[in-house]
Amino acid sequence: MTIAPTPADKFSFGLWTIGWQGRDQFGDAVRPELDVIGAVHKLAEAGVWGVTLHDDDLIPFGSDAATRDKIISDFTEATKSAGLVVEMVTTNLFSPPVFKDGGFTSNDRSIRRFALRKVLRNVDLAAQLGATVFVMWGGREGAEYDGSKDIHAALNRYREGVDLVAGYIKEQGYDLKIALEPKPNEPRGDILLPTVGHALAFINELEHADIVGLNPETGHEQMAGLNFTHAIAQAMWSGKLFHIDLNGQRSIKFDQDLCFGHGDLLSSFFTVDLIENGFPGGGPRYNGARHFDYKPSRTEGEDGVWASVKANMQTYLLLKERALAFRSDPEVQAALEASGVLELAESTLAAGETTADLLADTASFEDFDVAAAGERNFGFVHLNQLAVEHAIGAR
Ligand code: ASC
Ligand code: MN
Ligand code: MN
Ligand code: MN
Repeated sequence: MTIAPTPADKFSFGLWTIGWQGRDQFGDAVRPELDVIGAVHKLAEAGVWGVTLHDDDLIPFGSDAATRDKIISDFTEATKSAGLVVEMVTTNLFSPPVFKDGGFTSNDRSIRRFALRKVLRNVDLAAQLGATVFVMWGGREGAEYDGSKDIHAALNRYREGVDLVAGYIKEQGYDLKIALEPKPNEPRGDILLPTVGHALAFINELEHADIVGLNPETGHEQMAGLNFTHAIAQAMWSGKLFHIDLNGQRSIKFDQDLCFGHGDLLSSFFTVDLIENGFPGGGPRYNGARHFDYKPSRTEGEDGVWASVKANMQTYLLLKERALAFRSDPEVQAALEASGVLELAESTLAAGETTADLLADTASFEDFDVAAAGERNFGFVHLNQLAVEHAIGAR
């Protein structure tokens, strides 16, 4: 079964994903450099809605002003004629040697100032290209050795940098929000803001927290042994899910960046269910891009690259169809009811009820039948089996 993606699905891809040449720790490039203009048209033909980029994916680091202008104008023309939206822009503060100890949190102050200038220039570019999300992945903001980084000072510098950029966005009146992307490690031994939870706590310390949220990546949470669907759920609960990086990862190991669904398939099913159907008991919804940040495996040639583009979208759409079937199945609805899943949306105290009222309610404690309540069968196994059967198309 195949479902053709359309721009209404809001799928987007980073230039660095299809453009990854397969260079890794142990091996050389296996594919030629990406023809960006050709790729833009191929993405549009595949039903993709948007494209994203790091500044240096498009404009080689160190290009002179005339070269830069020409590349930007050719790219703008290509995306317009292909009908692709540039929905997100991000900054490469990790490849050039100057960023070996980070950008915003490098121990070297002159490098921090250079990093800020690179990001501010890229904010202008993002606005010019019409992007509405500005991602910050601090891949080099971290350390290998605990004695080499003053974490208190580093978090101060990180906050200084993010607030400066957010303040600039506001001053310029750009329609742009910042989305921080957590990752626990790689390329640094340990990276600052390692998980969604750390990043949420960091955002609470910002002056311009209102325009700063998150861009969680499936595999990055899973590299920390965490539940990605729960991570985006908490970001949504906090009103901070500004963007998403979908991909696949198989357990706690190096960042695999597999196609979406090629890691933990059942977890992917529940990710799609949450994005497409929302919380069972209601709550904030995510309406942003369905962005894939993956790497076409190094074993693949050009055909494999485009097969992987299709695979990401196909798996997403199939899971969306499966998740809709799951939610509308009367047996599932009965199972959700029996499991108390919907009951959780009811507040624990009644409207207007006080702590004193609770203390006076003997039914809640003195007369509560603890033994009987302890015997409740929640039926979660049955509910999960229904999910599995829907996910694999057995229902
Ligand atoms: C990003 C982002 C990542 C990294 C990585 C670069 O902007 O979201 O996960 O850069 O893809 O290879
Ligand atoms: Mn990754
Ligand atoms: Mn990412
Ligand atoms: Mn990545």
